[in-house]
Amino acid sequence: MDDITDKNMPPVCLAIAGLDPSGGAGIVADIKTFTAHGCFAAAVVSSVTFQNTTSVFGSVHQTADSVRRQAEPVFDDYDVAAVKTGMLPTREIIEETAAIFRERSAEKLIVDPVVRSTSGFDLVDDAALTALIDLLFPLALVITPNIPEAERISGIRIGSLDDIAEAGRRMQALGARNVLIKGGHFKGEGTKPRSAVDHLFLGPEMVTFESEYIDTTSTHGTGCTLAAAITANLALGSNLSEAVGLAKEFVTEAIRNATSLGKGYSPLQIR
Ligand code: PXL
Repeated sequence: MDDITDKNMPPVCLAIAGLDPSGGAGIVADIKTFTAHGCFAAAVVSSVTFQNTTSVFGSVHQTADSVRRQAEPVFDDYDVAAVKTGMLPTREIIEETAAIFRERSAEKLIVDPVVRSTSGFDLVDDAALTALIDLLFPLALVITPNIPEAERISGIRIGSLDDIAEAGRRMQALGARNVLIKGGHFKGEGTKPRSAVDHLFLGPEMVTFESEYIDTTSTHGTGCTLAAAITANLALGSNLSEAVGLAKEFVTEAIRNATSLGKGYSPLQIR
């Protein structure tokens, strides 16, 4: 990556997210992505998950108190340029995280609403979802749902481009200023030959980002990586639309260069 920052004073990017010890997703992917962009990575763990490329075996969540006690010294010490949230598993953690962001006036805040897995499995309960919408959406510069998440949050089943637009507007009505709906799961109209199309609801505008669709199973961690790359680019001075475009290119390359590590999916190569 071109390094446009003073190497001794890289912007600090902070992730508050879950740990995937096998390094494919979550906070390890965030740290790699921040570092690859020339940012300084800081990390607060919200949950320790047990997983590898073949399966998720469980998790132990942090408490709200643990999240605060990890985050406070970081904010006290560094000028944090941008913050990204990933898996926030409980209502208590979301409430605490929102309180911290209000106290610290976090401006460049990217909320990846990790609420539903690609396979349609709900990862957080309804109380956590409500807290995420009510408390974190209004503070976020942008939220980055995939299609299953956009469906759960908006209540709209997405089968067409019109549905994507309606879901985007609905999430803005729920309090999100800007919404990026990631189209990797989209199997509806207008995608022949298939391409990866994301829609950014930027205030009243809608900006479309299209990239090559790489037919692969190496998609685990792409959501984390995209949101982290947006965070890094914002920290480096891009506006939101530029940051999304650059992040999408970054993720496409990480998919293209995916490793053949692991007995399950092939993890992304983030560099
Ligand atoms: O991509 C969602 C996600 C976020 N955070 C952690 C994860 C995953 C998916 O597995 O493990 C820690």
